[in-house]
Amino acid sequence: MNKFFLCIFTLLLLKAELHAQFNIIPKPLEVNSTSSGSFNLTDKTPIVFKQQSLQKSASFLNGYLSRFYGFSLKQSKAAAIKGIYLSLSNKTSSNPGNYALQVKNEGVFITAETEEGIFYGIQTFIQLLDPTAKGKTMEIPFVQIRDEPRFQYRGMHLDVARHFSPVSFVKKYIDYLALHKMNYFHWHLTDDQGWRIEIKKYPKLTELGSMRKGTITGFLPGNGNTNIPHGGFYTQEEIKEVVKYATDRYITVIPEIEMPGHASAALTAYSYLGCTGGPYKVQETWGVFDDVFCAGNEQTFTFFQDVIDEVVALFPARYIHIGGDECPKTSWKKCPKCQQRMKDHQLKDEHELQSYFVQRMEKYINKKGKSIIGWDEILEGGLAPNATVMSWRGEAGGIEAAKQHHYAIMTPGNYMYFDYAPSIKRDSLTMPGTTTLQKVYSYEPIPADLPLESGKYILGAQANVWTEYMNNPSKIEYMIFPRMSALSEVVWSSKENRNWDDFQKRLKQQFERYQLWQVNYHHIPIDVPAETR
Ligand code: TNX
Repeated sequence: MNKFFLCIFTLLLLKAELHAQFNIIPKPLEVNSTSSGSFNLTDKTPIVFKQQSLQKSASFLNGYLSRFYGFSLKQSKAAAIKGIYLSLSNKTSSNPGNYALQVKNEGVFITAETEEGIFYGIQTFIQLLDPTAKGKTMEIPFVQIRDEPRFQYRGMHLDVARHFSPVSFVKKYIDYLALHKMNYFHWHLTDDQGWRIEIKKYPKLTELGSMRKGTITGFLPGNGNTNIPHGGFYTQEEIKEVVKYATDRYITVIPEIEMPGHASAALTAYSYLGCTGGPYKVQETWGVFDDVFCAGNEQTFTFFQDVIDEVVALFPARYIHIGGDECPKTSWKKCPKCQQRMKDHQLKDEHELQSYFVQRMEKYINKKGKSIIGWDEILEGGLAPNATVMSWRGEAGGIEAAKQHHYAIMTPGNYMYFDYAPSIKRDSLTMPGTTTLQKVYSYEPIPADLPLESGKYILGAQANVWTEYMNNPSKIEYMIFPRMSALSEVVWSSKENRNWDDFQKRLKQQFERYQLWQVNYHHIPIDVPAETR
């Protein structure tokens, strides 16, 4: 008899213990589950939103439920009982994005000071649903959550130049960001291997510049060529559609228009923009090419100003990314126009010429009410006055920018490059480096050697997804999952709340979510030592 009671007691304890395990990624600031019990979500549960502006969040939840669980909820503005209640408090926000979520007998209550806070509360709520549940009823354990983002910039980049991604996948990618409470999508739209954004004034950019004749096979320098044309571009209508899709998910799209390097596709379309006049071609291989935009030719600036005019009209983001990376100076050294420009402006070397280029474009972009972001090479030869630096060659660029009181976004290669292999065990062609899940998880965006008062200049971090060796959506998914889940915790969760062992425990259910979403992911064996994965 005693044994029987002991058994029951143990089972009850186990149940309480199970309930206490919430597998939310990124880890919220506070999770309390003092009272046991659960709320039953059914297809009769209403979503009640107080303010009309919260409909976007309600619709996102309904979209998720109908896609993955086969039912949706009635949305209403009127009071109803036992519902999911979304409401904005009228406090002004101390940290835009914070929210509170409570699950109790009377329903689910999500409150926040901003619309995006409600949206993040919805993302957490989604993670309270059992990813393996079948049917239209789900028990949601009672819980109280208080949460807020640590960094204001939580981003992912996608290179659609090396390999083109269709709009349908770009939208999925934006959903992945949303589900991870990220708020910036950096869209790398132009490069040597393809120009992917329609510019009405320069139709040849996409007529000629969006298509290459083939692509190398194997690792650089390659062992052959597919000889299959590869191309694609987004019309301005499609761009607007993507921007709206992202905006509805509180994600800002930052377009990147590369200058003055990574120019081959644009030069193929308009050869007068290069120093030599060509011939040029849309590149079929990877790397850094000597053919760059001519910095001595006035027409180059007219071209970019026209391009920026159209870009600014399409993207409401405050930022325009102007690239600025990997611009060899070989052709400028030999180009009479570039050399003349250097003389006229007393520029002592080609780095200063690059700085002249970027600063001139910055002025134009600032006049349009926008700010520039550039890769850390824009520090060389003098930083443009209002520029934000994206630090990719390690952290030095970000540290230097912050010291100069410029904002910086951290994307250091050895932690934030998702084109590096996810495991030391190679199972597909990737860039040579390895960035394991644990490595991503261990990243601390505020460098230890940055003076304390400069920490505020680090806006956050971003992972970069360069697609040289990713030629289909499934491969991209494989490279981003689960590393993206680790990144989300790096940029969202408080430093004190980050714990690798605890993350790994929560990851098990995250894998079930990936299965629910039907995405491809890198199945890391969680139970073996990290160094052997
Ligand atoms: C460097 S990161 C690049 C990209 C490549 C990437 C490959 C940066 C600003 N430039 O053009 O795709 O390495 O890892």
